[in-house]
Amino acid sequence: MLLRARQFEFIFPRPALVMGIVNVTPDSFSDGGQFLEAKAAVAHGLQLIEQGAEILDIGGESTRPGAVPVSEEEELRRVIPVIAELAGQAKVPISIDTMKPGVARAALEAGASIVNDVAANRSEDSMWRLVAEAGAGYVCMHMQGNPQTMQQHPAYSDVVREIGDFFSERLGRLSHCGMRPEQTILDPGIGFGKTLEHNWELLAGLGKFSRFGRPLLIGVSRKSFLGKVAGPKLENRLPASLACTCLAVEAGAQIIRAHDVAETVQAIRTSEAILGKRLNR
Ligand code: 9MG
Repeated sequence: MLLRARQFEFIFPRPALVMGIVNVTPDSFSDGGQFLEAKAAVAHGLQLIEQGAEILDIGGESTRPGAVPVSEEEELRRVIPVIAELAGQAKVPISIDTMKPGVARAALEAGASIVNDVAANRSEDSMWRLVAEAGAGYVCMHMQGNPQTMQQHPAYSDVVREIGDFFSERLGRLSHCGMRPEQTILDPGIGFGKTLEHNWELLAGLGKFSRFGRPLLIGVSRKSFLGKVAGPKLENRLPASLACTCLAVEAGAQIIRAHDVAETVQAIRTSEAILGKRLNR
């Protein structure tokens, strides 16, 4: 299985990739504005690469439940200098986490190679056409609703089946817009319009998505649903995040989006060493 994102290529099977999170937002659910300044965000991104991140995901608008949307102008102001600097310095693909086609376009011009689109449930196709034309990677993430409404009444009759149906339908539409299959990454959107039970069911059923033959991205890092087992404090959610990560890798996830890169890489490599022995038995 090949993933192509502009000049970058990854051939799977291979060790799972960790996508390090660089939030350039004052209201980020985990950074609390710490990396607001572009210089600090760049330094943080470079540190995540040293810790083993093989993709960096740069975001300027929080997507946590109920987050206040930001204007395109403000989002551009936050992310473009960081992307331009990291794309110049780093040897890993830079991903832009945005729901706005205008921001995606400017980020691609500044050197980004992947568009992480948490709003792949969109109805218009301008985002898909510009990603297709750029030959960039594209994260097609499932979300029920939008960040303002998504946690109000999440409802599914069978969450794993319905998200599988969403992936089938979207892959068809992406292809119609000129996107090649090797450009796409699928993501069930843990925490995006899902109850706690939906998240557990999705994590338990991840293996069902391998039939699409595309890399699977999972983001659980420090998410609020983990508060059920780990308590309300973000800083106490690392063990729960790592447990989900290891089981996701076992189920076939190829890309893990994480804040705590060094710990996530260590947990994944340990799981992979054991899984490798299992396969050889
Ligand atoms: C931006 N963002 C926050 N959580 C995420 C997740 O689980 N997946 C992706 N693709 N992006 C996310």
